[in-house]
Amino acid sequence: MKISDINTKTLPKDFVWGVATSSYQIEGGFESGDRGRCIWDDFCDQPGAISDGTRGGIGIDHIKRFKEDIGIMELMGIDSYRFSFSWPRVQKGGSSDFNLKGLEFYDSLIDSLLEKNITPNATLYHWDLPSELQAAGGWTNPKTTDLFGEYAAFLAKRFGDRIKFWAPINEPWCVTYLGNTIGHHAPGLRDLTATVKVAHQLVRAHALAAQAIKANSDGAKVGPVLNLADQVFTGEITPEIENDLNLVSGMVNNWWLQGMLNGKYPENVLDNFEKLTGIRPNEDEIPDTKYGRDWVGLNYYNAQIFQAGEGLEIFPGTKYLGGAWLGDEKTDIGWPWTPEGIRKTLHIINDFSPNIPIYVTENGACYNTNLDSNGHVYDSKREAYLARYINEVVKAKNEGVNLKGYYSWSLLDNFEWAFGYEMRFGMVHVNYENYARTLKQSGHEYSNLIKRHKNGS
Ligand code: GBH
Repeated sequence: MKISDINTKTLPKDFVWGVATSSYQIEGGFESGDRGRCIWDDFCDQPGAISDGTRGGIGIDHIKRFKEDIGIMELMGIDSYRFSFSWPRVQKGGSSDFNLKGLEFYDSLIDSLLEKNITPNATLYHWDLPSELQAAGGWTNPKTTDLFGEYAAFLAKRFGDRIKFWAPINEPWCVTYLGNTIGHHAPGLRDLTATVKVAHQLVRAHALAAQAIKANSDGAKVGPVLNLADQVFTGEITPEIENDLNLVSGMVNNWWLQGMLNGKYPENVLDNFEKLTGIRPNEDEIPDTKYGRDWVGLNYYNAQIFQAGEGLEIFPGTKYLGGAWLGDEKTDIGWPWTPEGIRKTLHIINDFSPNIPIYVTENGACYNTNLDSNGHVYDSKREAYLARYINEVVKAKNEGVNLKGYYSWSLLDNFEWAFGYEMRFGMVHVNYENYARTLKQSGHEYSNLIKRHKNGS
């Protein structure tokens, strides 16, 4: 299937087509200047932490080239740009004074977007925690949550005249488990007690930041951005397996949906956390959730596919679930294609909260296709992947899911966390020697889709 096969006629005129990035991945770390250090700067210093041996560095030089990047979005016809603020850039150390140079960078970015009629959708935390806060316990410490609330209040006051869409935290599941359970992400811990504390603080931080944003800017729309997924099991489901699958969906989906939207935690996850660590997070400590549920963002790449076997470390407390891949199509990072899963997961959200506006805030594929001798990037695999997934997204909309838009990950090739610069998710190729940008075939096709939808053909 090709992107040009997708029928966009059933979509409403105001359906939003976007692209997404995050601060650390495109701006880089402290080497990019005028900012404090963050936990990813520190994590990159640990031998072996980044599989290709690269480090954040200056990212893809976005700080200097942001106008060019916005120009590409304009050419593509992008409606909305989802980016994140770097906390250590706007507030070195994560507390007290704000950093004028950092604030001015985001002023220029936002103003340039608005000049081109591109709607900013801002995330406050996409994993670059100021190092000083980590030294004091990071997200295990309720003080970090309080400081996050102050940071949110400040940004809303400073930028709320121009930004209407806010997401406090990107993918709290990843922050919690990749960062604290298996140590695959910064801060690189393998600590179940920390895991449970972080899971609780991030729910609190979402609600607190949402309240702070609402108190400081009129008309703000705040929602969580979650990497929810459908759980698939390859064999016969015994009662033990079923328990484990419910525990996984509890940790991956319900903890965040129920916690952030309704201030409730799923009992099976609470029981599991208590059994593992003796800690049972208290729902009464979650601030009023009514400020932070104007919309939900879904980041979706693939289903979680299991077979019977040894419990997976990344899902603590499960005993009977082993890992599995379904189907033979995989992206270059090894993740399987499960396009029907994005539709299923959109339904999970819609069933949970039928009236809430939903956006796909990330979806995309890793293919490391390079320039050919004519300087073109024919990333036909990415194009085919996007075609299948976007087609399912359109289907979900046709089936009644309250879906308002779709953002592709990513606009640009960038620093892919623990995989470094080796893994490319961009619709725009970046040459890491001279930072030249080249729109890939997938980007051209995505652009054609947007234009076709706009003119109703
Ligand atoms: C997103 O993370 C990030 O927001 C973005 O920064 C990143 O660059 C992009 O995606 C591409 O990685 O439960 O064992 O099946 C996506 C994180 C990675 C979460 C795969 C779910 C599957 C782990 N996702 N993961 S498992």
